[in-house]
Amino acid sequence: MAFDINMIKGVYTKMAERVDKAREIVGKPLTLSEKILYSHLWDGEPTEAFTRGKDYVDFAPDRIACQDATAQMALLQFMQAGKTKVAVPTTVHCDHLIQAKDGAATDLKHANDVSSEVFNFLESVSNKYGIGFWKPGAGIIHQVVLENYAFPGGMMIGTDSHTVNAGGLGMVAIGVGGADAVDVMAGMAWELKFPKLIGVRLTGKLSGWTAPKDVILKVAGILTAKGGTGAIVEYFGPGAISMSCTGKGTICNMGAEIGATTSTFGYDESMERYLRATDRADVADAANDVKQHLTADAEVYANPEQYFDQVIEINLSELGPLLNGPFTPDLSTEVGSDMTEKAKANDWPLKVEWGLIGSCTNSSYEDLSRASSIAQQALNKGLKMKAELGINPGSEQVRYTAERDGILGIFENLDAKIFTNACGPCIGQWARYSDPKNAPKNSIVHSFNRNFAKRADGNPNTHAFVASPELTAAIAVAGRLDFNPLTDKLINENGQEVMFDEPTGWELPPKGFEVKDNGYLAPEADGSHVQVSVKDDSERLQLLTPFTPLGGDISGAKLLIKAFGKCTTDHISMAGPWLRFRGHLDNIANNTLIGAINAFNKKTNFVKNQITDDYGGVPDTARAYKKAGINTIVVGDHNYGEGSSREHAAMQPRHLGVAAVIVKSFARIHETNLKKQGMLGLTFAIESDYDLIQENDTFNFVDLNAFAPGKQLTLEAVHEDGSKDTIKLNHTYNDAQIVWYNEGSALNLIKKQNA
Ligand code: MIC
Ligand code: SF4
Repeated sequence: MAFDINMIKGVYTKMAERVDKAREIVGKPLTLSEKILYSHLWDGEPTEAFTRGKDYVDFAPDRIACQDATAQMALLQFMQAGKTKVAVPTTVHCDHLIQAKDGAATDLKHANDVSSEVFNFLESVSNKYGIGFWKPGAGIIHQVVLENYAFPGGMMIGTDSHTVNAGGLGMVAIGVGGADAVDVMAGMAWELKFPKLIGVRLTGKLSGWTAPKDVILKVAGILTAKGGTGAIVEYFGPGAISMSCTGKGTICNMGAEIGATTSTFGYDESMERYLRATDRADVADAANDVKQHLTADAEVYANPEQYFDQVIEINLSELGPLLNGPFTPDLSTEVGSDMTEKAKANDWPLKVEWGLIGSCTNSSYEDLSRASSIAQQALNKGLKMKAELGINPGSEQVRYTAERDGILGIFENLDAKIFTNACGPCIGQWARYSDPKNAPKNSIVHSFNRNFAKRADGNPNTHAFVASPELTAAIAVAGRLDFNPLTDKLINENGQEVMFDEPTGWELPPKGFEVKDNGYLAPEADGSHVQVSVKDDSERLQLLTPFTPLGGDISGAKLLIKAFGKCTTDHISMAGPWLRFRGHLDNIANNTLIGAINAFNKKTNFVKNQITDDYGGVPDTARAYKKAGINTIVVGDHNYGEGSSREHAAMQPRHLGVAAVIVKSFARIHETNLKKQGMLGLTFAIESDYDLIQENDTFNFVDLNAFAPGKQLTLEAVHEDGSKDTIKLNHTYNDAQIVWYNEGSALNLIKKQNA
């Protein structure tokens, strides 16, 4: 039986009426995304049609999911909100804080030893406030959500950018910063700019070596890392229907890498099969009763151009396996000779040292079974692994079932390491080197989402390429980046030439899923007696002190850093070893922007301190300005803050005295996170004004006291020689968000309202 079935039935009961009303108001047939959005309005019944990409709308999500690395800050904030229980079903999942080193048994024990303080904190806060808790080892948040909580037609938010995975089960599931989740936990509305809609029509059928992963690798190549910004991507067509539910999850999951607000698919038989296989026949039955509302109106998919803002068509029968990377998830290359050429031209190492299978996007039973079919062939055909292989199953249920069915045994026969059911290498929790900074240049292939520099192993020289699990397995056997399993032969131990046959696998376990201990702890009905303690001298956890409002007069501000090129949340607040400080704002602030490249000297973590004229690290320089009572600003390029939902990337600069972040464009979640923390997130009205910013500038905001929606702000940049430039800045703050700014943060406002 499903969790929270009554909540799900409640959503379906209201859906018909709301969808009909929305159709009447919008005046045309509706996409699935619109049906879900309009049936989750905070105000209930739809009364007006919203303009996509423009109107801010208040929504009422059905549930919330948090993972250990972001939940700490979210719950530290929630504890300040003055509530006794979360207002909507919420779960916490321990998956990010577990290193991958020697294999699951040892690694999980180690994580439980070194992070017990944090796990205990999360467990007790969950128990106190009515939150479901998934212990370390239970699985990766998004796989666990897909297996237990996601339901067609629902809306959820999660404090992780890959919350979007649940689109594979027909949800609108959106990644947010912790402060957004706190609003909903505290019983308030959740605000989002009504998204634009991109339709992707999938024709043909996947076959052979092509996997769902290749669909999203292709889409990423077409739309690029920011092409989906502000939009929901809705997949449909015969190719969508013929794909497994977890395959759909893969596609939606990696939609975060094109900046999409989320991605989704209409309810179909693959979803029904998945619901029934994961012990949720009750959800499948309820969904079947309202089926017509869980997909778009027929006219929409028949004439998508009339209903979506953009339509892309992909013929799955013509799609081949792809490899995306290195250093960015949208650089797409076809396997084989295309890769040979590109690798040679760009000096990417052709020898592959590791293949890694897993992460939230590709760790389902189907993924492991297809990859294991390749591993089995390697064993049968006398092939030795040229690279090392690591596996992270997505959940204990997947792991247990895959072990029972002999799948994990096949990998083990090839000496693969089975890591914990957790994020592991995907988020820098991979103890690959003792000295990552000086580690050699090399290539790895993985089935994860992200491949930004240093992401997996902390080594800036690791070239990481993203591929399907089956291709990852084949490349790990071949040891070459340009191996094309469709055409290339390999030499086996007996000197014979052999080729791989096409991968095969199971959509769902033929003998059904099984698990002994799924790792779930239900909260007590009344947790009011539960004590949550945070030690004063803890280096892992720190209670929050409210931010002071920045006010209407910011002048004499100095430049902290002008970031050059790609500046993702991994550059702003690195993960890996720093994950241990996610609950301690002052300690984690010591990694602020240390990965960003200074536009003036192209070095990382080396910026000018205008007080002393010396150069130093970004956090130290920021602290020096803060001590001197000087505000700072950060300047950046396009898609600033791409990647993670981590609000640390906003809270840390705020904590260190940064008043404004001024960039060419923002990634959605990061822009909201800055607003939530009561600081200025602004964009250059004229992009090239980025070039006007000089290293020794002093900044005055001329008209901040008249901060208002839709009204540009003016910045005066005073250069070293006394000359000045006047720079116009755009912003997207609405009235409510300006109140957050005025109060010092959104949390300060909630506290005030609940006082
Ligand atoms: C990621 O994939 O980068 C993460 C780690 O899951 C983040 C969340 C975090 O930084 O804790 C995300 O994607 O939001
Ligand atoms: Fe975890 Fe990686 Fe997925 Fe983020 S992308 S949730 S780090 S597995």
